[in-house]
Amino acid sequence: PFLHNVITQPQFRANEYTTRFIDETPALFDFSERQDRATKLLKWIADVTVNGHPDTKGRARPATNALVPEPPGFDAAPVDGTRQIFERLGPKGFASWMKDQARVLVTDTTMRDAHQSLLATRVRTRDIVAVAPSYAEGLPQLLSMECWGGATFDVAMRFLSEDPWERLRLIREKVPNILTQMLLRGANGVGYTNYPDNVVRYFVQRAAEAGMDIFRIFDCLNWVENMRVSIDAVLECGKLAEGAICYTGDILDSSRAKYSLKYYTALARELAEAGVHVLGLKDMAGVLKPEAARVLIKAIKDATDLPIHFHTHDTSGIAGATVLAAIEAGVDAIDASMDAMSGTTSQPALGSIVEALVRGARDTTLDPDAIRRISLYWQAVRAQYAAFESDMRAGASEVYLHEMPGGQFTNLKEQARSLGLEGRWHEVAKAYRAANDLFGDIVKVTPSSKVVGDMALMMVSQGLTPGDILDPAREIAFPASVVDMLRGDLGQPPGGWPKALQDKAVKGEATIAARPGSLLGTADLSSLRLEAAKASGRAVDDLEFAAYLMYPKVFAEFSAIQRKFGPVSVLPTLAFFYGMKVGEELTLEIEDGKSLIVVLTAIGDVRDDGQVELFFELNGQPRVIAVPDRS
Ligand code: BTN
Ligand code: 3PY
Ligand code: ZN
Repeated sequence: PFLHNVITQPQFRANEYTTRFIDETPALFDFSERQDRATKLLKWIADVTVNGHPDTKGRARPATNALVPEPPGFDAAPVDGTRQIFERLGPKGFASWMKDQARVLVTDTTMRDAHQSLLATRVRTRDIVAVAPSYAEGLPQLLSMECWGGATFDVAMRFLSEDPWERLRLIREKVPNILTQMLLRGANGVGYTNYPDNVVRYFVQRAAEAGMDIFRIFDCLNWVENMRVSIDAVLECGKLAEGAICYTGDILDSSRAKYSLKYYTALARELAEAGVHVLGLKDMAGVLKPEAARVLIKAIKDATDLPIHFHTHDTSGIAGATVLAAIEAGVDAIDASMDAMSGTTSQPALGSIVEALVRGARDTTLDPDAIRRISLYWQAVRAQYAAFESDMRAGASEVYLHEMPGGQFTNLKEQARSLGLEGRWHEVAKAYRAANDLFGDIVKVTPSSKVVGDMALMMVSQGLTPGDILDPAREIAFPASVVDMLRGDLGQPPGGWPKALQDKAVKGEATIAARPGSLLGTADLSSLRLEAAKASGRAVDDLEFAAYLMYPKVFAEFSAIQRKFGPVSVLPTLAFFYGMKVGEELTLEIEDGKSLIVVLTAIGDVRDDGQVELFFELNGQPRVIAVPDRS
């Protein structure tokens, strides 16, 4: 093993060593740990090669002639950007700076919302981090990169077997000049349920320390009471608090009076009073129409002094028009995603918005050529995730009927398919609207959108109409999520929960109207920390503990996978999901400057004990790995 440590050592390979090389390079002697990691990674590769990955099995495969993703280089060191401006001015000063810009500021959402909404959140850290330096060099005029939070935290551990904190750390390291941005679900953190206040604070503090700059905070019912703890935590950390208004309904439709212009301007004032630095206008379903955007943005600008940051989805196909209308109405910042990762349930195309504004009064100053080159990278990456593409091929006005968030749409379609309802999608869409109306017309965004989806699927699969649901003579087995929400566990919608439905669902159990966090008490962090260590079989650091607090079970399972298979985030995406072909060679950088060279030389037959032997070369040495054949 010593010889192989030597021949793969980068300085040695580059001929940059002296006679003191062996004394000065203690890593040459640390074989056992590295061998151990190598064996674990080979185990993963062997297992996936033989059995496939559960997430991609039976799904569309990447084209065999797909391009290899190459992050573009710009021959330029990163110049100062918003990060330096923020460091100089602080959060309040930065908010004023935003308002003073003639140009419209742009957030790139590719690393979070775009793949959450197009590829089931499955884009891996490796593919994200590889292009991070290209952003720093080529697009230093960006306001921010939305790269973390929302569903990514859960999915990273649960489905990608990787550490969400590592992703944030690496992005931060590679992008020193552009603000990072995350989506935080208020009292729900990056989860689906309300957490104790001190857990929310603990999570925000860790994220701030790990390099997060802008926290876009929302509540799934637009209940500001439920956002205060997270807003205050961000303020205390000296980071940028963006309080988001979730847009639902249609301010120009007087029959949706609950979500009127007055409702939104009052909400904007409430958030301003809560101390946020920036107002987010979060159109998670993409139902804000251009004319409504003009009216709404002017009204919010009159109601508060805060800069406004507009976020939408292109599910309808006309989000670009709404973004341009918002810009005309004076919005300060907008969200878009790289062209190859834009459209339909994702954000509108960043490059096209930039081009539309070139030479105008609000020119973004972003470089269209840099965008095109970065987008080509994403195009090649996207091809590797073919298994996670949805069947949505075009914009659809149906979104104005159901108002599903972009991040949920394809998920719910998938859930419907698994229940055998794929041929009845439009019925699901109508039931989703009916469920919304039964709940009193609510904001639908994680996690309330999940509850509406559960209800809709139940209605379609059991053939229930709203009349059936409300019929006092009819027994309904409500999904657990519906009972919890109607009990008050997610908080209160404007006007409270509809009483008759609430009574029917909770069946005599007590309901709450108070802020759920106020009833959860203070979590005992030191005893939970011991629990976390027990669950994962080793001591956990602060970041791992924060992950455990959000997702105890997912974290424990992720730890077990890590223990068994090592740092699988270093595997190239095709190897991670599909394993290797005989004759293929991979170079795996297991840490800075330490590489493993892996060749799969042969695959044996299934033995009597059901195991298959895979023959590898690891740094030139033969290795045999046996895995059970479950294929
Ligand atoms: C999941 O269960 O969906 C995620 C866990 C990851 C499963 C992988 S596939 C290769 C390896 N072999 C296993 O038995 N589990 C992991
Ligand atoms: C999330 O909460 O993950 C969302 O994307 C909401 O829009
Ligand atoms: Zn979104």
